[in-house]
Amino acid sequence: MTREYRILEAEDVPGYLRERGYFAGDAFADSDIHVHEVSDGNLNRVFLATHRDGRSLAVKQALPWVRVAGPSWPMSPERATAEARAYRRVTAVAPETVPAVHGYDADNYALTMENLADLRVLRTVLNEGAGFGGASTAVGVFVARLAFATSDFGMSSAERKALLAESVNPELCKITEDLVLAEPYLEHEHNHWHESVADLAAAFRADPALRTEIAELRHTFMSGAQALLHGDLHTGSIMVGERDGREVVKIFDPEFSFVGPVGFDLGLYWGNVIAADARARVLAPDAGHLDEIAHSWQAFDTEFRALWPTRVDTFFDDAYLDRFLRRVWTDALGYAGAEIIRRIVGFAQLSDLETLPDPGPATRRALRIGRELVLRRGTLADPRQVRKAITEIADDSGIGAA
Ligand code: SR1
Ligand code: MG
Repeated sequence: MTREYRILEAEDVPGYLRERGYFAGDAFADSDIHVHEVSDGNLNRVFLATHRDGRSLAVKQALPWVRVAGPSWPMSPERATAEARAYRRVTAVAPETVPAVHGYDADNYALTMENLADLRVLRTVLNEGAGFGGASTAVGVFVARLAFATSDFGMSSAERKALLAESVNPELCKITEDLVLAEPYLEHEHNHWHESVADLAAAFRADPALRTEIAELRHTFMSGAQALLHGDLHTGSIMVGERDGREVVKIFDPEFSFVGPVGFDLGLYWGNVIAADARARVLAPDAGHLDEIAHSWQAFDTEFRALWPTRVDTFFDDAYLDRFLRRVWTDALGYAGAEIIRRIVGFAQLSDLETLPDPGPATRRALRIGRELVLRRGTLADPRQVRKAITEIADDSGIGAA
């Protein structure tokens, strides 16, 4: 049962910021602050507050329900506490990859943060036809640094047990266990799809080999407590742009954060890379984004190996490092496949595919890619083999074939 707390409306934000001492040292009137709501994700509210003098802040508040569904889908606002905790951990090891957090108000489940309005959501930029820039490298570095620092390699055994205890996030984990790793393979009221894939959706629900592989990925998600994750690292959780002539990539929204399998963060990202690639190939046959899988994997692998000599427990030898990274790779391919599938036949879908003039061919092809990745994750050895496997999957009209 969630306790009562203050749910902010746009007109409350100036007073809220004043009470909490923001725009420090200035007595300001409500009319000095322009506030507008920019809530975009499925769960929370976000307000941007801009002072007359140009300074600005973002206030993000968790509601006691899923924002896009309303009070009929209650959800604990404790997810904001998980998000604040994740930001603290990432800020300690990769501050340039996340927005600056100015404060967390645990009483009202509200974060006051850097305003990222000068940047743009990566998914939107991709949908308009642009490329990834340095986003995949940033993702690889983000995942490697957060994973290493919060694993048994980067922390003492006792610190790790404390991390495990403080980082449980049961309600949001259950969303992923259900929406990503179960419902797409069952009859469920959350599920919907483009009419062109109705046959594939039915075939996937009746596919015992696929079901067993998803069961394994689901169990690994539930039990594979390797390191603290972002937990929802899709292209809508990344802002990109330029500041002072330099490229900026900011990864945000880690409210699904918990201690889980490292491959989940990379896999979720790759699922969204593949969706962006499927869109790009339809709109311009010579286009494509599959190199982003290699870029993010290389950045992750290089960063993780660079950190390895600093591990706190040297019983873990170099041969074990290779084995661990192989496991992360294999898991990531499986989660990439599961992410594509759930984004096509599950609850939360992708504008990348939905906004195509004819979503059918790319959507069918993406679903087939998802299944292949789940089933073949143990045999696809490197990004080159993954690229080959993906480009060999054509849609019904031949688009996408190598
Ligand atoms: C009810 S939440 C649906 C989806 O939105 C979030 O961004 C997660 O991806 C979740 O699965
Ligand atoms: Mg989100």
